[in-house]
Amino acid sequence: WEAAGYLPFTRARIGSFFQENPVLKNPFLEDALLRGYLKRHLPQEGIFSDLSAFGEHVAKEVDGWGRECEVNPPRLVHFDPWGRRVDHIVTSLAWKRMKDLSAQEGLVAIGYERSFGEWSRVYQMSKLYLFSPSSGLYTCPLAMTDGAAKVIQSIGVSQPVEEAYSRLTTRQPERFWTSGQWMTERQGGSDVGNGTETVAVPQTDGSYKLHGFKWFTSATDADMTLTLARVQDQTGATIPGSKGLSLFYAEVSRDEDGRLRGIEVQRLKDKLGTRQMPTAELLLDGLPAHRLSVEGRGVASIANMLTITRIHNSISAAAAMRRVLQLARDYASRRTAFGKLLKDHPLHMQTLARMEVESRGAFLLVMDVCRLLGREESGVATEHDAHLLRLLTPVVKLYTGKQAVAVVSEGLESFGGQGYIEDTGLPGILRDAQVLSIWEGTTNVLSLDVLRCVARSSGMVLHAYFDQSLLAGASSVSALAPAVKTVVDALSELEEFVQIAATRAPSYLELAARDLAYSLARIYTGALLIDHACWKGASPSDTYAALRWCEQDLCPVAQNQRKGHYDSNTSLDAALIFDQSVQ
Ligand code: UCC
Ligand code: FAD
Repeated sequence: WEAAGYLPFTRARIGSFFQENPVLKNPFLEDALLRGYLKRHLPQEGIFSDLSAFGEHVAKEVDGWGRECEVNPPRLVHFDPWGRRVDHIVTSLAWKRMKDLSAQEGLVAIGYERSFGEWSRVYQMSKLYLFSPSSGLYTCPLAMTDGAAKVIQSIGVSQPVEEAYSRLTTRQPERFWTSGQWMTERQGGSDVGNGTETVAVPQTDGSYKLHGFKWFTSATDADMTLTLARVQDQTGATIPGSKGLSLFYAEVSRDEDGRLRGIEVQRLKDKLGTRQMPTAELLLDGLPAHRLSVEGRGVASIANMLTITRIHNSISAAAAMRRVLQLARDYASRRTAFGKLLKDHPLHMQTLARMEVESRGAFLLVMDVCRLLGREESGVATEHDAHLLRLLTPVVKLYTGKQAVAVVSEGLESFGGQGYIEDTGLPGILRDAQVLSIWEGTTNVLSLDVLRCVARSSGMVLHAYFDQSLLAGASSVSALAPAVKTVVDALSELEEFVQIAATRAPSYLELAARDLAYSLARIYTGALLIDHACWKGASPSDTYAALRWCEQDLCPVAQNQRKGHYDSNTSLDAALIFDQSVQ
């Protein structure tokens, strides 16, 4: 062998084995659940052919642009060569292509054209679901753009935002605008009411100039933004807290010298993930703006934007899980260990199956919220639908955000060491998943929103929630009986919790908030999986997924209540965390 020159690993020889890489195939054709869901609810040939063609484009070309956005991240040029301040955010060609593609494919427009009536949002979000993991985070500006269009539409499309609305919702790339959502300041991103220092100084023509500092502004290359500020009275005084906040519309434009009007870009954030997209700190130094809300109704008026961006966030979370699974199962058919392909190792398949169950649950939960949104926007929502949409929006955002991190992390491990290697593109999926539970409301803050929304509606939302119509079809399917029983039992545990909690102090409920939100997510998702498995076109895998989902503790809030975890743990928790004593 040596004489014949066959000895491997000598001199320049690096061995003859090279692992085949996982291949991204058409994400629409690869997704049985998505296709099944659409076949069930929206069996339009036009939609199937559009999603199939788009999926092919995503796999063959767009995914490469997404990688380019990651490899060639945005940078900030503060000064031109002659020392003039320009604050130019330089983005890659791929990022610009994403903008054109988004307009052409109607990724925002579909939601406003409403060509498919109450199912238009499901169609739009299905498309975004295919796009998201390959989009180089362009789904972030699209989410905010969609949210801004929704706010404008709900306030009334008139001057000065008529033109903006038409640009946000157009399919023409040369007219298409994206929007920012500038809410967070240094003192607070969750507690916006107390954290906002930005003031709005009234101008004689009825417009305003904004002065303040926005601490996180994503996709800062946007054409416009919605933001919050406090209107100054003639003495310069403002009203503190949430009641002092109003909603403003501002365009991001440049003067004759090329300087941003009323904005200085302080710096770009150096982030764990989402590096494809610029996130800046902005000094607002007299930014021209128009007030869109009644004075003091800023938070309530931007709430529509929060609803939309939180749904987009959940779509991205479900899509990240789906993408890592598609790649992992492809890899399992290419990688051999201990003499057989990974797909022939039952323990590896069990690991992927657990991820699959989470991913299916997330998909059905978020699609159901999109369905409800579509019903509300088409004017066909019942009171029950409206309550459910309000309740489930924070629930789906907080639950899928957490699932995405866990599933994607497990997914990376399924590639072994290669899952940790940057130029495979895999680590970026995990980095980008981590933000999904932070921005647009953290898990705890959204859990408290769930609580408030229950309290504000005098329990109406929970009555809506307890409606068990989703389980109606399941009585005839005996294979699903164990899952149905678990969901019904969990629902009565939840009802019992609610009855007990109603008699307790607010601090009790606050401690239960996260577990309550998780319980709502798990029980409702269980019911959705069962409902989908009852559909006549469902597969045995749909039944198996429902059974597996329902094997987990569906109602952790009842468990922890029984353990007394919400009674008096506050001081014990603090003592545990800050423990300094050594015996
Ligand atoms: O993070 C951001 C952008 C990231 C980039 C975009 C990513 C998009 C996804 C991409 C996927 C790849 S922008 C920053 C986002 N910031 C947040 O989400 C803030 C989190 N904090 C909260 O949500 C808090 O709960 C606050 C700010 C809403 C709490 O403020 P207040 O002032 O204490 O609010 P209140 O008192 O709870 O509510 C004031 C009013 C009430 O109405 P009225 O006065 O009529 O009773 C509420 O019912 O606002 C109403 N309201 C809502 N209505 C509050 N929240 C909502 C809601 N979610 N839906 C409907
Ligand atoms: P804090 O509010 O300080 O929260 C810290 C911790 O305290 C969290 O764990 C939180 O859950 C917890 N906490 C807070 N209040 C409570 C409570 N009452 N009870 C229990 N726990 C609580 N913002 C924008 O406005 N526009 C943007 O474009 C934007 N882009 C972003 C991009 C990135 C990459 C990131 C990371 C953030 C971005 N943000 C943006 C900001 C984001 O919305 C906030 O960071 C987020 O809302 C949390 O606010 P905070 O950072 O002030 O955290």
